[in-house]
Parts: sequence; structure tokens; C-alpha cells
Amino acid sequence: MTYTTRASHGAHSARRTPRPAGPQRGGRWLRALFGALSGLVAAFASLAVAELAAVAVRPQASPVTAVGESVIDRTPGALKDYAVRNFGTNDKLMLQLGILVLLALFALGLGLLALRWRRVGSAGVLAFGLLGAVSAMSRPDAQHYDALPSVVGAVVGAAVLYLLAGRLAARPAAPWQDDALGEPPLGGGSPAADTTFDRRGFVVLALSASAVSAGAGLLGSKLNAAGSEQAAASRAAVSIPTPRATTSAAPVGVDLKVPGLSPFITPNPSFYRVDTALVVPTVDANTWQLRIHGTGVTKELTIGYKELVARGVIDRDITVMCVSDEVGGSYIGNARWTGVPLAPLLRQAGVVPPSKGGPADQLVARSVDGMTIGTPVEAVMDGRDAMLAVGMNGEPLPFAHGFPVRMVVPGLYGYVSACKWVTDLELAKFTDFDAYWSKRGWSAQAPIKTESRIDTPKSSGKLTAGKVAVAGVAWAQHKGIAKVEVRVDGGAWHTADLAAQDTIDTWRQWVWQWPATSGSHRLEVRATDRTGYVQTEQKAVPRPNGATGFHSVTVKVA
Ligand SMILES: Nc1nc2c(c(=O)[nH]1)N[C@H]1C(S)=C(S)[C@@H](COP(=O)(O)O)O[C@H]1N2
Ligand SMILES: [Mo]
Repeated sequence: MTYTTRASHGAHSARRTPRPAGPQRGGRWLRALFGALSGLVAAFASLAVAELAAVAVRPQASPVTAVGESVIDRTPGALKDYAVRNFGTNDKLMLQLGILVLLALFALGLGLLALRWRRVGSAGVLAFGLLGAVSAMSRPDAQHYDALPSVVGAVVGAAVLYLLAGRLAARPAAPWQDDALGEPPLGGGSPAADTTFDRRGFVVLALSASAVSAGAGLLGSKLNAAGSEQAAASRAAVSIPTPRATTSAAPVGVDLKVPGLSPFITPNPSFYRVDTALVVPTVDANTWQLRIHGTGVTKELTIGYKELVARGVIDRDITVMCVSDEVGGSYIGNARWTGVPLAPLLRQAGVVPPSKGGPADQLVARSVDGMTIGTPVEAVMDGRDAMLAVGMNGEPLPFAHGFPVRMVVPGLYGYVSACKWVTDLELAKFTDFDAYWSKRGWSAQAPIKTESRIDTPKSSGKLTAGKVAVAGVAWAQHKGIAKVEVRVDGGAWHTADLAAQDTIDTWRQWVWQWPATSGSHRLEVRATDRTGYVQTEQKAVPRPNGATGFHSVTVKVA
């Protein structure tokens, strides 16, 4: 084709190019539609090629993931909490869809822009590539070549848009028509508002670019998934070792089996999930390693999965919980964790807890995706069952919960204790290092607060007068629950029956038989832990170190 860039500015061009063979008459609307379409095709080509380029780097470096994860890093806490609450675990899907929709809108705009200014349109595509590249490089776990997929994708996308816009170059429709994009001369015999452009050339180019892109994208995502398949195979191959010392099963009576009450053990599929990973990391257990180093470490240690598990494991029921949980919320779950005790491993590396004169008070855990979680060394080494967990409820850790290895420390909120996909433990000082969430306005240290929740009846539930089982869970990890009380309409507190205690590290079920009378009633619960502390009525939001207040439900009794 011989169209020049100037020809695309045909609206203002007085040149009269002879009409070449091939181009047909096209409407101005068709041309605009094709223009918008060329933006979409260019965006699609960018993303597809970037996906393929990510094979050479790593799957997380592909632009939508990189932008999404950096959005998560930058989202102000309140908005992040809102998203987590309102989209639940779907929040990440919503984020990715949102990014794609925005991208598509901008692509449409750039396509239209390129109709008039080809270079500006292409420059716009490059600018988006830059955004992807910067996002990728700004992630806490950024690696050298993470910007590459965005850059390569953007260059290809810009070229595609430039070429497509070239096919849409408008030229005078006919020798008598001075301004191809202008209004037709009154009474003129020219087709109204028509411009000519290379319709067939555009369609052929757009279709081939789309087809090649689809191929590149499919190949890229298949190759990117290969690592995950290897990780899945390694997960299928590991079996959860049996503890050397037989761990007793939870005692009878820990589960009251009241309808509507959370089961004592939370099944893995319904266990809450909170993390910043847009794509769940899939780590191959065969190549996984953990390094222990830092302040006060006299013997640095690097250990693989088999070697770690060979040290011997313990089984412990531990209730873990997210600091973002609102009063009455559901970011809490109780599982039987199988893992390797952490304190002996630290001692082997020469670590001494602060109470015995050790120089480091913070254990910084790093995950494969760059999360940092700081835990007090004292808590890890004070005799509680802090562990490197490999199993959850009798199966290898699910990928979403940290396969192959995560930390679990009884008594501390997840963001200061429960690093998933952990790969590095560094001994440091709280005064010298702020972990991921501490940088974002959450407390550096956060023991779980003594709290309780009513599971049944549900708020706005409809009941009939008579005996109603009011039941729920109460927790005070690593202290233990001593008492749970319920009151109706702000009246006197009634002591609930407690389920058998498993360990002080788990939640405890409770039930109170309420002689319900007709009318609308408000039920409230409070717990007392074994230190004698009575749960406070004072309301506090989750930030900076956990919500407080009484959980209440309002019900109608017929
Ligand atoms: N690598 C990594 N580990 C992480 C997080 C994370 O975002 N990344 N989130 C933490 C938080 S805030 C909580 S509450 C727990 C949740 O563990 P779960 O998803 O297995 O329930 O994981 C912790 N470990
Ligand atoms: Mo959390």
C-alpha cells in the first residue's frame, strides 16, 4: 500500500490522490467502528504477546497480573477491606475483570485516536506498556526481567495499531470532493459522508493479527502453566508424614453439633483465604528451599522439603484468624496442622530469644511472592507450637493455603505469623524493619484478641417461642476460654455451656438454651479468657490490631 501518514490526515489534506484499485467506499461510521476495533486488536495482541514473553521470565510478570498485584499493594487499607468484605474471595477476579474492562475502553479510545493521529495512538499503547512495566518492577518481589513482557507486548501492540490505522487512512472519496471527511457538497452527486479506505486490507490484517495473537496467547498460557503442573505433581507425590509422638485426636465433646453452628474443624474448602496474591503461587516441593539467616544467626541454614519433613512433625489443632475480621465475621478457621516445630530449627541456627539475651526480636518470613511477615522471636521460641506447617487437616497444604510450607504460630493474627509459601526466614529487629502490613498502618505486633461470635440463630432469623439453642464459638488463642455469657435485650448475663476444650490454641464452641418469648429480641455474647480478662464491649474497627465489641443478632420470635 502506498498510503502515507499524511494521507491519514486526509481531512485537512488538499492533495488529490488518484484512487487506487482495491479500496472500496466505506462509510464514516464503518471507518470509526474499524478504528475502535483496531485499538482492541492491538490491545489483544499486546496482552497475548506479553503472555508469551512471560514464559521467558515468569507467569507473574504478565501485565494484567503485574498491574493487578501492584494495585493491591497500593490500595489504601480501607478500600482493600471494603473489597475483601464485599467481593469475598472473588475480589481478585473482580479486580482482574475491572482492569480488562478499563483496558478495553482505553484501547477503543486509542483506536479512534489513531484514525487521525497514527503515531499518537501507537504512543498511547506504548504508554500502557510502560504502566505494566513499572507495575511489574514495583512489586516487592520484582525480579530483573519482570518488565520485559509488558515492553515486548507494548511494542507489538503499537506496531499492530500503526499498521491497522494505515489501512484506515482516509483519502478524498472522489476527485470533486475536496474534504473527504467533511460534509458532502450540497447537491453533489457524491455518496454522503463517505470516505474511502482499504476495507479488505484492514479486515485481512485485523483477522491475521488476531489469529496470530490468539496463537501466541494460547501457547504462552500453556507454557506458563507448565510450572504449575510440575508443582501440582509434586503436591500429589508428597504424603503427609505421621507424627512420631502420637497426637491424641481432639477430645470427645469439642463439637456440640448444634444445627447452624460452625463445625469444630473447618474443612479445607471452606477455610477462609486472605492474601495479596492475584495468582496463587504454585511452588514445586522438589525445588523449594528455606533459608534461615540474619542477626544473631551463627550457623546459616538452607533446608529442602524432604530434609525438613525428615526432622519429624507434630499435629496440632490451631485456630488461625485474620486481623481484618469484623466482629461477627468469618475470617477465622480451625484446622489440624501438621508441621515441623520451628523453635528447634532456629536454635540449631544459633538463634537465642531476646529474653535470653538474643540480639534479634523479629523473625521476618518472606514468601515466594514477596510478602513479608514479622513475628516476635520470643513468641516463636517461648514453647508454644510455632511450626512450619506442611499439612492441613490430613492433606498436604492446599496451594491457596501455602503449599509446600507455611508458618503457623498460635495466638497471633495471620498477618504477623502465618506466612504462606514461605521461603526465607531472617532474624532482625522491629526497630530496623517494617513488614508489608506494618508499612501500611497495621501494628507490627498483634496478639489475637479474646472474642466471641453467635452462629445461630442468624440475624433477622424468624423463630417460634419456646426453647431456642443460641450457639457459637469463642476464642482466646494461647490463653484459653474460661466462660461465655449471653444476654437478651441488654438484661442479665447468662452463662453458656461450653464444649470440651481441645487445647488453649483452638476456639471453643458454646450453647445457651434460650427460653424465647415472642417479640423482637437482641442477643449479645461475651467471652472471658483464662487470664480472667472479660471481652470488652468497646467497639473498635479491625485497624490497626483487631476489632473488638460484642457480637449481637436481632431476631423475631413469633
Ligand atoms: N505469602 C503470604 N502469606 C500470607 C498472606 C499473604 O498475603 N501472603 N496473608 C496473611 C494473612 S493476612 C492471613 S490472615 C493468613 C491467612 O491464611 P489462610 O489464607 O490460609 O487462611 O495468611 C497470612 N499469610
Ligand atoms: Mo489477615
